[in-house]
Amino acid sequence: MARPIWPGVIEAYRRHLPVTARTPVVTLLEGNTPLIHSRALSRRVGASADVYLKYEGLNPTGSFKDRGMTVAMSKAVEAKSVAVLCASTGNTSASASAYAARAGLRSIVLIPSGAIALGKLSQALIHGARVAAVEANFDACLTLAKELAKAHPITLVNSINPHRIEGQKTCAFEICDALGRAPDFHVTPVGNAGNITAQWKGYREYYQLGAIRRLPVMLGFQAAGAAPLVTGRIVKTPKTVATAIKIGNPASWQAALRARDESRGQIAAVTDREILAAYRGLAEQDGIFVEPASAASVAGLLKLAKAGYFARQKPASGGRLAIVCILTGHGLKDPERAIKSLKVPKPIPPLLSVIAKAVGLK
Ligand code: AN7
Repeated sequence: MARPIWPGVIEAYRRHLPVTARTPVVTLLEGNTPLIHSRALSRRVGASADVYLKYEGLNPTGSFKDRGMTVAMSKAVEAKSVAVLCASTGNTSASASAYAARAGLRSIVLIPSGAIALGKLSQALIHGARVAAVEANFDACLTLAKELAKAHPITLVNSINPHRIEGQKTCAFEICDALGRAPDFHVTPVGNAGNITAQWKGYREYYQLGAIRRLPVMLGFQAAGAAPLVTGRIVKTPKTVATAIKIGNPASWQAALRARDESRGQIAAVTDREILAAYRGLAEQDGIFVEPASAASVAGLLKLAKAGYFARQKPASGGRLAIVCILTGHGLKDPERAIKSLKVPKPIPPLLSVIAKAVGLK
């Protein structure tokens, strides 16, 4: 058997995870995603800041969910479960169905009908999940999924499953391992709030082990039309173009607020307009294609930078500020969104002169 250069997050961080020698490891060699320096964003934040992009869209199913799913699925197999279940705005279902296929488990997913990106739906279907397109929003789907999991012998793999959080904390480990320290600021989109909870747990554990000497400030961003953690109120009918984070009643509500408060950070809102501007900017200036929800972190970064937030901060090490933005999912998940805001070229005849003119060559 070939020995992979990267063994996946369970083998890479085994001693930090709830696995034993008897746990069958279900992996697609997730993790080890690149931490990419952005000159364009560093310039825009100004002064002495380095902005890095943690491109989680490069995980096997195209989102950060794979980090949690490898642990949740391995533990489900260890517990002799034969089926897994989740409610999802798309990425969790894509990841769960892929890992379930690999583990030989049945997967069942509840999705809000008509409200998830096509790429994600195609993933769940091609991996053989039983997909229920429910005429309700994500929050209602999650409530129903919890009920189903109570009534049937199936393992719920939403982020209320603690193994998901355990796996997802490895994102923080990788960032610290790459930088040689924790970043000064960790910027992340927030939907159901499992990820910010997991990332903060990862930093805290590295801190307790002495692997890092300081903790980052956690900055979370929700879409303005789906920002219950900002307003302090459940949003009954969340609205945003960022369908992945169209969530009105986050499962990890309290844990997210703890991450915010313990780190002296904030959870704030960004408008769809700001999200789409960041989405375009990442593609045009950094060469990185993300899905709209992922651009919420960069939209938030730019909003805070504009307000002078980072100019007031002193880098701990006396050097430059290190800011990491999590880019949670790949842009190819939702090509319809990209096309929507752009001009699709009309067919033209195969004539050099016509082509040259069409592409702006003289
Ligand atoms: C690209 O797939 O909730 O705050 O059901 O797909 O941990 O929920 C997805 C969430 C950010 C928010 N970016 O993370 C689901 C789901 C992307 C996402 C989030 C999601 P959490």
